[in-house]
Amino acid sequence: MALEATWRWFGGNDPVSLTDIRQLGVEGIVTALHHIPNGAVWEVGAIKEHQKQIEAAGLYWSVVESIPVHEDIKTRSGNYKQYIQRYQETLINLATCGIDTVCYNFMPVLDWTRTHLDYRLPNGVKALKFDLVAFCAFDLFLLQRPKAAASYATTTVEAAENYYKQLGEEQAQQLTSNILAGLPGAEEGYTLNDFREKLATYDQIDDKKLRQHLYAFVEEIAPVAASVGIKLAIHPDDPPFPILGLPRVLSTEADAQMLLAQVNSPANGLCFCTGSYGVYEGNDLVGMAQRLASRIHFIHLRSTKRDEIGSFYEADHLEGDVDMYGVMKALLAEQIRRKQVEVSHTRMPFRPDHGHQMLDDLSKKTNPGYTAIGRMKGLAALQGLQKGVIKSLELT
Ligand code: DNO
Repeated sequence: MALEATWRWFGGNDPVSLTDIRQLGVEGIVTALHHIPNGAVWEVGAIKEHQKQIEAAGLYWSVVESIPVHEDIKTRSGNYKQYIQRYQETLINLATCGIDTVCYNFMPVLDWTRTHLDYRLPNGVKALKFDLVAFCAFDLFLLQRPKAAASYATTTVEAAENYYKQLGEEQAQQLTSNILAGLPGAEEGYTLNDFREKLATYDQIDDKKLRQHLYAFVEEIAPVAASVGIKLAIHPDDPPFPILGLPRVLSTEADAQMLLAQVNSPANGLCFCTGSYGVYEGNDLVGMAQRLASRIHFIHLRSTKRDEIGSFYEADHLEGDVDMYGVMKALLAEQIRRKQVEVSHTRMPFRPDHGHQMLDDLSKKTNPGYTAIGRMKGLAALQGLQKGVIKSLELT
């Protein structure tokens, strides 16, 4: 009756190998063909090759995270029709290989965004952080985006001016690279100039338009997914508020509800990422897990701690602002319902999302957020919580 525990693996270059992962007690692997350029079809042969490696380690490919969505699709310009056709083809090819869950996101230009990758917590571990003042300083003084100041409170702009005055050359470069170079899983990275050009492609695309583009895309891929038995899981915006003047369309429960209603097919579902949705105070995560339950196809469990101005850092998995106990209880209730009622696709895969850099992680080269020990600590905590909740449900 438990949720299926999975682990993200970035492929052959991941410092955490499949044999390492096998020791962690997870069933499934979450991965993608990261070597294939964004917009190209994933051929059956390439999918099978990747799958063979996973199976040789005694694991199985549970979820694709992600098939990236080409910028032309998000802006509905250029070759978007061809890219949608290729996306559909990739879905069919994945289904041919028996893979039935696909995660994606619709964040314009940048995938997830952080300003600091080594924020020290009092106990000595390093965490990822989104510092709004640092981000505002980047926007105003490094990117020099016209009208940037209008996106922030006056007090944040003042704090950013002071922050920038004290920023050394090397730190400024580090901040730029943290934001633009592409964090793990983001398939694109930019220089400042490339990035300015990319931003300009959204000059005429506001919130309403991007929403239309998302809905049009899902209308085009959901029927194909449904016909081959694939469940789509859209990842929310991270962070869940507009950044750099770009529109955001999947940050809140209302956004998720609108998308699900717009394309009302069971294939059109969500990746319930508690870390991303949880940054927005208005998102009631436990209520969301209950209300959105039947359309949750994939789960990322992690917690963040926010402050009053909009900055946040990644907390321990069971600490921070997320009521992980309440979320786990709601997800397990859905898991039980599915096992009783649904005939197919009863799986609810989750992965411990991100982790601190701690112990040996601190002296190793690690993918930011994707450490072995930090994530393993998260997994252990989540599995303990899960077992406890299951036991208590059996008693009631
Ligand atoms: C970050 C990840 C995201 C996620 C994509 C899904 O750690 O959760 O990069 O994979 O947004 O498409």
